Amino acid sequence: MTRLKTEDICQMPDTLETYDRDLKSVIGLSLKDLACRVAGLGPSAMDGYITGCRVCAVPVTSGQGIINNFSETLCAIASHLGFDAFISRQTDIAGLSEAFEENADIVLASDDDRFVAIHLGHRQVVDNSQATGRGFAFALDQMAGGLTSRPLLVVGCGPVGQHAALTAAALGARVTLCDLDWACCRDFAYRHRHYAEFSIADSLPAALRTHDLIIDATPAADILDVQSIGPAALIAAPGVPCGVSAEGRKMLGPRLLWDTLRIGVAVMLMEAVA
Ligand code: PYL
Repeated sequence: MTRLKTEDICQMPDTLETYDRDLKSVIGLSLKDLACRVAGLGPSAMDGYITGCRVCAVPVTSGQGIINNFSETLCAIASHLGFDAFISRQTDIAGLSEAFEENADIVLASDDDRFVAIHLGHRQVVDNSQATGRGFAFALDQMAGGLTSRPLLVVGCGPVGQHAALTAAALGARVTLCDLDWACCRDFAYRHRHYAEFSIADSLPAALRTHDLIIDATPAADILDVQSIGPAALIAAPGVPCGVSAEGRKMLGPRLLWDTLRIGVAVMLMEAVA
């Protein structure tokens, strides 16, 4: 998991309204409606679960330590979605205990390896990588007006890419995987052979030329050469840094959905509360 930097997220709390408007113009859904769709409940039904639901972000000091603004951003996203969000005054286990004592329903916490939402009442854990993969597959489904029978390329066969691939297949796409570690793709395709048929690309440039639906689930900058990407291609990129260069992002405009945290957190919360 690539570690976010403060500069990746510090603007997020103050720009969520603008972000939501932009998201709706690109995928036709607000952040809340997208996350509700992934969680399988309608927004109005979800309101019954969200109202009064207390979400506590607990800063974690292990490993490389706290990212300034990370817990604040988690709270801002949760509040934007209608949750009653707060940050624990203490960190780590003391913060977890405080969350419980302050009647939190959901705890959000991340170390350097895992970022989870834990629903203390439902005893449910939702992992950020899985939720992000699901969220971006649904987002691309929205952007494309449906994935049924359409070729879709997932670049990066890590946890985010794997869950994006499973969800895209469930939404009807014909999924091709691409990763520098070919064996990782082969093992994933074999493990899930009864669920769907996953193809494996030998060459990324060739795969980019033959796919109009692309999910970039790699932690690599500038890995997607826009010169290889078709004029109708749509790209969903949960990665940090983005796999498309700044110049490429300008050229793609609304054909690229890049988000490093908001969609994943929104899906985590809706799946935890549903
Ligand atoms: C959750 C993000 C999404 C992409 N990379 C993941 C990351 O940066 N993980 C590390 C998060 C560390 C948070 C730190 C804190 O402030 O509590 N332990």
